[in-house]
Amino acid sequence: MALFGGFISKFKNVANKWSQGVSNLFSDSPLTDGFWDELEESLIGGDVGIETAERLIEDLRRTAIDRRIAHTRELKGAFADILVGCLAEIPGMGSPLEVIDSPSVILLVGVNGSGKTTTAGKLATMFRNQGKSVILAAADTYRAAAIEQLKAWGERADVRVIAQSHGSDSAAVVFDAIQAARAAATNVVIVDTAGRLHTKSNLMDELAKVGRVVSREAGGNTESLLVLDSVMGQNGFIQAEVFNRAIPLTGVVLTKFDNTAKGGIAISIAQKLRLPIRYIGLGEGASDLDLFSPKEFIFALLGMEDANDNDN
Ligand SMILES: Nc1nc2c(ncn2[C@@H]2O[C@H](COP(=O)(O)OP(=O)(O)OP(=O)(O)O)[C@@H](O)[C@H]2O)c(=O)[nH]1
Ligand SMILES: [Mg+2]
Repeated sequence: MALFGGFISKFKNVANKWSQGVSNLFSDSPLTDGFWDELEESLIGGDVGIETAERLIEDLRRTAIDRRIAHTRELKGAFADILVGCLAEIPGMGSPLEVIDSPSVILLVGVNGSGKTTTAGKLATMFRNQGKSVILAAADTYRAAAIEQLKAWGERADVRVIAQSHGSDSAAVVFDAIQAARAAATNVVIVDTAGRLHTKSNLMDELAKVGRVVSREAGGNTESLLVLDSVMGQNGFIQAEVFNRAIPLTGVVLTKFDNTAKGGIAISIAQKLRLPIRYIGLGEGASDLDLFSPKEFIFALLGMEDANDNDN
């Protein structure tokens, strides 16, 4: 579990103000109506979403009654369990991406500026550190500097970048990258796509075309990850459904978690999108990407130290 030790300390470094607030509610005071109101307010304020917040509170109230709990401090563990359950019930949540076939393809999609290119670079670094061979595919042929930006990440991670010229067909770039990966028995192709608004139907069609090429060339070994900026909060979800129609999404990368004061976004993603959060971005550097583990995440969120020891 050493992997997550880093996650917890990094997460603590980002000092999510919201989580401190929630955690403080569970200090040793008597359980009053005021507590429930404050908890609900802080969950909703932290981007957990109204429906999910209500459900969480109801579950916790039931626990308090069943166990005859009179002090907030005694409820903290139960609340952690409920939150972990909320995340862990989504299949694939917290498991790393499997790159067993050559090549496996990871498509990164999302709106402008959500962190796709950075995540592509971070994933390339991560797989390289695991001893896997990687190709980066520069399928953002739309934005002028996009190819150079990905090449810089490729250099940093010591990974080959397959690119064509600015303005070329992104599906053709992806085709090339998969062919190159097959020829060199490369383990994983990471595809950086152009940022696009879900309202632009021509760009969504282009994405669907990329998806068709990938499924034809790489078969079932594909992950399509929606890259979501945590700071966008609930607004980030409007996009998901449209992206999912163009390309069936298999998971989420939650970026810029270091910049948000509303960590509850992870819980509402799980509940609303029913997609596993695979990785979480905690900074701009190559190593600022961590596996998303529900238990470690919630324990860190609630300031509970012993996630590794507590197995109830
Ligand atoms: N703090 C922080 N910044 C991030 C993170 N991920 C990405 N960024 C920053 O967000 C900005 C946009 O990142 P990009 O990776 O270029 O985003 P993109 O989705 O590729 O953008 P487009 O290609 O223009 O759609 C950059 O300044 C990144 O350094 C993160 O986890 N934390
Ligand atoms: Mg980009």
